[in-house]
Amino acid sequence: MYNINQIRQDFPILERKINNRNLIYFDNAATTQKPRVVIDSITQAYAMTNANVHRGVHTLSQEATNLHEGARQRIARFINAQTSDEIIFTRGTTESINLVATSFGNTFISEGDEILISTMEHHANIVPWQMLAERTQAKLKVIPLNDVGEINLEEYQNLLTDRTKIVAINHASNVLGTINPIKEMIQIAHCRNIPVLIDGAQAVAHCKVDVQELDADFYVFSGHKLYAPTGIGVLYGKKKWLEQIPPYMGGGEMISKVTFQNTTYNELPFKFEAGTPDYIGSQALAKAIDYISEIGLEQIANFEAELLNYASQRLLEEFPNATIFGQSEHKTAILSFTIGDIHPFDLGTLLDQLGIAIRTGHHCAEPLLNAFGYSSIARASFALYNTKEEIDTFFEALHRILKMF
Ligand code: 7TS
Repeated sequence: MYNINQIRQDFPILERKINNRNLIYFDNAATTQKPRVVIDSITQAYAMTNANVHRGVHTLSQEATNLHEGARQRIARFINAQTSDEIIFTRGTTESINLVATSFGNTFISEGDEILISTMEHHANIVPWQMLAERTQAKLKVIPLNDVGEINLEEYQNLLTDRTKIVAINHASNVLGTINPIKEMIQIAHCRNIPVLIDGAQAVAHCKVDVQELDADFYVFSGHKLYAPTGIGVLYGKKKWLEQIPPYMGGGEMISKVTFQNTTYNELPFKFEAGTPDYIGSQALAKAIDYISEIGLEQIANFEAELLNYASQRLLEEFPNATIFGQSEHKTAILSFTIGDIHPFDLGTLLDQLGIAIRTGHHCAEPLLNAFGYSSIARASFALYNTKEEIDTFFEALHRILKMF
């Protein structure tokens, strides 16, 4: 059974008042709040087992190393990677994509080659590919969307050519909420031997991910959208790719032997992890994964879907001049909208006066908003601790605010 009261008690920040109101946090697609087990794990690690990893003969360093490498194994199990060598720790989704765009891109992509992304990408899955295209004179191609914010598989297939060297698409959109048919998209690309990178930033906390079943070549995500701390993220890569591409950054940890003449690189996964890793963040990420796994991703997805349906229905019924961006049948709990010609920034500011946090603006997906003819929209995004009662309060607030206009 989904014990929402217990779950809410696990998140200390939900006790907070904002402008003398109970905090209602609907900005979960930007970052999630942290359960006490995750916060405690950070304190515990610093209080009891702090030492640099992979280099000490002393007990503390060995303990810290075991905890850090144990976390890597936990993450590998979470997404069903074949081995934990395929789990590279990064600072987050953005760094993971930049790593692939640089190390894979510089190796396999050259003038006249094509990189295929979609219209619904976050800037993090656009700009690194644009930079690569500029460096190499490759071409960036973009999959269009239909009116409800979905990719048409036939159109996608037609955009793949003999020059396509990589497809990079998100698992779920941070604006539309659309969950893309990535398994099919990967299969289609693989028919032409084209590897696929999946940006899982908006998916891992909301649906079960099995990288082997998907047959993803790269799958990337951030800890902080998964109830874990900021500054830790993951690049999953198939071993066959990670072995073929060079390191992204140079420094300690990633080397096997260094002389002034040359350097040989460490084995996977360390080859891609220059410098002291975030061994505290990795443990906290593993704790966050334990936490959501105990509740169950399917239960979480069902619970969030109910919140989304309830809020979407109320918005359309109670505000005839409201527009919802992203009306796919397969959605994560993201509700992007506008109401009449009220500026989303005003809406966000007034909601904040009432203790309600939503996101407004272009959501780091400017090309997507432009494709729909907008420059700014409002977004309420739900997480496992949100409630119908909070949505009721949100609608009371919306009605109050609209009376003012
Ligand atoms: N990809 C997607 C689909 C995202 O939603 C985000 C962050 C990123 C990449 C970048 O993640 P980072 O952890 O490296 O920054 N999305 C959002 C958002 O929707 N509002 O704030 C950040």
